[in-house]
Amino acid sequence: SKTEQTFIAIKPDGVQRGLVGPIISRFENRGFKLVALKLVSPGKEHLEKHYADLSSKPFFAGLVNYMNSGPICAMVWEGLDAVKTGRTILGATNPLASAPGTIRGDYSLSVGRNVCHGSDSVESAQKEIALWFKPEELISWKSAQEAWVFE
Ligand code: YYY
Ligand code: MG
Repeated sequence: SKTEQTFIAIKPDGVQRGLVGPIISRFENRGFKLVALKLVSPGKEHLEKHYADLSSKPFFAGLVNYMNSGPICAMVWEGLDAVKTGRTILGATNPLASAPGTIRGDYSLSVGRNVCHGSDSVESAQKEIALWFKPEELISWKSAQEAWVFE
């Protein structure tokens, strides 16, 4: 177990459906620390870079159009095992398989409108944070909760 940062994004459907607050609350309530936050429409080229690993998939063009269809709430969250726990909070990629209690399991029904993104490894988290944020946008601060959340 160690302290990590992960990239979490609320996709355009999540923003349009008013889920910014509820999704942020899940990360706050779990004890994670917000390190960066912005609402952005980064454009097609940026989104193609973000999903570059999936460029050969049949759903790639649709995925990029969907991601480009409205603003995205981009965030960095920090805490113990933030990458793996972040994925657990999101739930399975396909909402058909996402457990109730997860974001996708509570708020979505379709894989192509699954409301949120989260980095799948420490390595992709580092890449994604660097793609979406300038170094000075990552805020270093001490959370007053820290001593109550961690031993
Ligand atoms: O990391 P995660 O978002 O859970 O899944 P990925 O396999 O990285 O796929 C990214 C994104 O692509 C997924 O959140 C929805 C979309 N997608 C799709 O539309 N259809 C698929 N069969 C698989 C993924
Ligand atoms: Mg992924």
